[in-house]
Amino acid sequence: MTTLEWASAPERAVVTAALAERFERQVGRPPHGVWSAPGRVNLIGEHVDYNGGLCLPLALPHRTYAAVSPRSDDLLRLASCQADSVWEGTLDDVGEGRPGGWVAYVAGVLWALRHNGIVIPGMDVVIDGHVPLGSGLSSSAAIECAVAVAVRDLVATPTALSDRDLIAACIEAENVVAGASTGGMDQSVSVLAQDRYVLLLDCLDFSTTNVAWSVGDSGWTLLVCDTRVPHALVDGQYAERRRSTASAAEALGVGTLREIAPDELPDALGRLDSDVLRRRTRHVVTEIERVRTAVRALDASDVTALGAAMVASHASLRDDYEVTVPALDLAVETALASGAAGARMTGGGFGGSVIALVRDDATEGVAEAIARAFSDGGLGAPQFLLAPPSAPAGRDR
Ligand code: GAF
Repeated sequence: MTTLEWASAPERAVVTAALAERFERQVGRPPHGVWSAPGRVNLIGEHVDYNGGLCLPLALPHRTYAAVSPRSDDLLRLASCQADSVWEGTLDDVGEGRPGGWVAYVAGVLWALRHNGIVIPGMDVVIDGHVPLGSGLSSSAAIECAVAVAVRDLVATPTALSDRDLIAACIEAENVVAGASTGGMDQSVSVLAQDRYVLLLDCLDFSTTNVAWSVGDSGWTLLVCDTRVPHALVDGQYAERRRSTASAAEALGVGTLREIAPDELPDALGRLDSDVLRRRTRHVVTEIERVRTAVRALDASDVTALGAAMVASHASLRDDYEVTVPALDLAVETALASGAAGARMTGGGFGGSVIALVRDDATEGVAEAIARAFSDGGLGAPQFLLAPPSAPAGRDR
């Protein structure tokens, strides 16, 4: 028997009460409120958001919390339960590429909102993150969105900032201040998710449709395996994929690869003179189609079809998009060999997490098989979590 490491999501009310107490001890007065936002997994539709594609993410029960109070001066005092020091500064200290680390996600949102005309006072903020870090589960988007919903309640009249305004500010914070050229899926699902639904996100116009997580009712669960191979989006690989698909679109004379229909793919591939661009393009066009297949499968509660789409997605990300690493491939292969109906990497890749569609009563067995395969392969112990589609960003207190 291998000892399994599970990261369960703590009760919202418990985290909220503890964070409010910590804020009061640290700041010397109670917070105005506590807000939180979830991390996510993407069921399918990977590396297509920045190509105007379709993706199908869902919110995790694991959330990041922000206790916040405005101040009467313009000072920002930003603290985190996961960091030793407090960052002090003003919005004039925030800009392209600064400050770094987790502070970028908090200060960056305040900076982006001010940049868009919202008057931002000084603030005391204490963050408490319960989304595993560096696991490809969008812990950074969870910080951004928790701060954004707090600011909406605190400084703007409720109608002044729409969900889309908040999402746009979070994306701007991540792209400009944190310097990660991500596509917006993570912030969208953190703000717009619905409990027990996955979110069909059309990245052409960022419109959304809720799709019922029907297979949950027939006894299927998403098991997440965090390989603990660290994943970073600020390194050059993600930006390179983004550039290469933009240049494929340009070579094909379209605004985004979304405009290439599946039956036009053979002709489009014939018009590209680089093998790498052909494979990147094939991934994007076929992955968007797999999202449509997955939505039909969920509408029909068809586990087999959903699982097959997940398996094909992983193969495409491994062979054509080249964003998997051996630990991700091993976790997927082992999950499938031990009974999962489907499995694939989720998120940006280059490390991070895998999701497996597993019968409720088989989650332990599949997790054990993966942990054993990692140990046999000389890899460090993975961590597991369960991902019932959960609630969006909101106020806790
Ligand atoms: C990361 C990015 F932040 C998203 O925008 C998306 O591109 C994803 O990788 C890949 O689908 O999570």
